[in-house]
Amino acid sequence: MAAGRGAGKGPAGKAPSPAEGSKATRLVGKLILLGDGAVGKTSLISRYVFSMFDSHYVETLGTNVTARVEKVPTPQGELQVRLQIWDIIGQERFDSIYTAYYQEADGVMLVCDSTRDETLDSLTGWIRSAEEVLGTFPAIVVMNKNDLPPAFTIEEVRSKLRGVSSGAFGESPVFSTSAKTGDHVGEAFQSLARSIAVKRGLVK
Ligand code: G3D
Ligand code: MG
Repeated sequence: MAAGRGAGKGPAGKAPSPAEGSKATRLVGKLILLGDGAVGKTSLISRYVFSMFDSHYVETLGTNVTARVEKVPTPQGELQVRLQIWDIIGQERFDSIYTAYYQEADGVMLVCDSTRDETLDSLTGWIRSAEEVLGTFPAIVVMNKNDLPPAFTIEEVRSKLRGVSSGAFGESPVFSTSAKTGDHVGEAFQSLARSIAVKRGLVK
């Protein structure tokens, strides 16, 4: 007689999915910057988040997290991506103490210093160390300090990246930036915000 009444109300596995059928308008993404010391990672973050360039930067050891909301246009309207930006403060090296820094990152900004070849060579190591923790991940490459005479070209960056792992990084966007003048800094972060939205399936 009462068959089925209780059965339909069983709690197990019935949690509604809030995203289902509705358009997501916001997401939070964790973004990390990787690259050798003094390539300009902290300066890029300061420029992007605080619109400033501080040449008297004091090094301490640890991580610092800041955030900025980036608007990404989608066919359904505007998507607000809150970029939670993690910065390594102090000695950059491939070390397990930074596992927490890598963990659950949604996007990676690979940074080299366009005036120093060795910082481009190091990107291979940074990519591999990130792959160990993250597997595959959206990445962009930034050649910073374009206000100074360059030691290598964008084409050399692309060719270097094609030689890493599956070669997939050869397709990553490459930006020539200056944290000092602000040139292309916003575009670089915007591009990564978009890649994160693509990875989450919210933008094609
Ligand atoms: P890091 O966080 O990768 O270690 P920082 O690098 O942001 O601390 O920058 C290292 C040095 O490079 C700093 O100089 C900083 O002012 C300088 N720098 C960063 N970005 C640029 C840039 O785009 N152009 C120029 N010309 N210099 C830049 P100091 O002298 O303070 O060590
Ligand atoms: Mg720094």
